[in-house]
Amino acid sequence: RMTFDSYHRLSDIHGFLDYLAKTYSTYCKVYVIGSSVQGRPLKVLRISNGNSGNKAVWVDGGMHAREWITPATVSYIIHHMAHNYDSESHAIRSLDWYFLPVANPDGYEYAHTTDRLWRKNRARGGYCTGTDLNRNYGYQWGGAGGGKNPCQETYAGTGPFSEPETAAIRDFLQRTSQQWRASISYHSYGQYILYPWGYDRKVPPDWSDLQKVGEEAARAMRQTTGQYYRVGGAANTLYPASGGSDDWAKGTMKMKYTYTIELRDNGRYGFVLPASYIVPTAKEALAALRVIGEAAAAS
Ligand code: 0X9
Ligand code: ZN
Repeated sequence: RMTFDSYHRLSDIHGFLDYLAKTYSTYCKVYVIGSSVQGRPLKVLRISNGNSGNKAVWVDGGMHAREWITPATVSYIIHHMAHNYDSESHAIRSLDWYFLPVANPDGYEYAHTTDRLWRKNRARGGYCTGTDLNRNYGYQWGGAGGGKNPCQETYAGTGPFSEPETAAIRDFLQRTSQQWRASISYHSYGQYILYPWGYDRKVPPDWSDLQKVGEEAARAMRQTTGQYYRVGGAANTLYPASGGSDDWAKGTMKMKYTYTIELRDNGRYGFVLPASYIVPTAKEALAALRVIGEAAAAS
């Protein structure tokens, strides 16, 4: 069982995925895709009608340890989709959905037990700990915005995919489907819908499709809860930062509708968003996901 009035520990979230796979075994399945530096499992839930050759969508949260709203949001989305699968649209049910609620399990636990504002994973790097997983992906790795020093908050690691968490995601995506159409990585905070590129202030050739669907998603969010999300290229809208999961999803994996969505809020509470915001934030995040899913199904 899962509730959405508090932030849950990793074992609760993983137990919830196992419960759904057991309860809804015709369309929910759990994959352990690898493990973290400290040996915690990376658990993915697939929601699928089971047909072969479906187009696929990847959704992750919890890549940055302190962004607690993101595992909670992905859990809410999974909860909603699993319980209401039969009433989702044909397009949504025609997709294979893969959800990784906690991409950085060691960091997430560390943020609960020791340092609420921890960001990176827990790799031992000599005199400092942690690699920023969202600087560790292999497309344009090592460029602007990625740290060279292990003591930096944005340390990019010793090389592309040097971390077991990012390597496991890469390997799973590469062996699971040839039909990836969309990728949504939830982060916080700031209320943005961002698309590639993050490594440089330029945009891919199909950027106007990404802008259009992004604006449609932002509109759906506004209609759901009244919250405003700004849409644009990641480097232009936020700041240039290379080695992000989104750039790799688009650049290497060719997932057309690739977004990083920065959830609430606008800075009042920042990363320490009270748990009473989980439900409204997750509702708007689900509205955005549906719009992106419909575009992915039509692509
Ligand atoms: O800096 C990041 O990794 C993301 N922002 S956060 O505050 N959640 O850390 C933004 C990533 C946007 N995408 C790329 N720069 N590739
Ligand atoms: Zn983040």
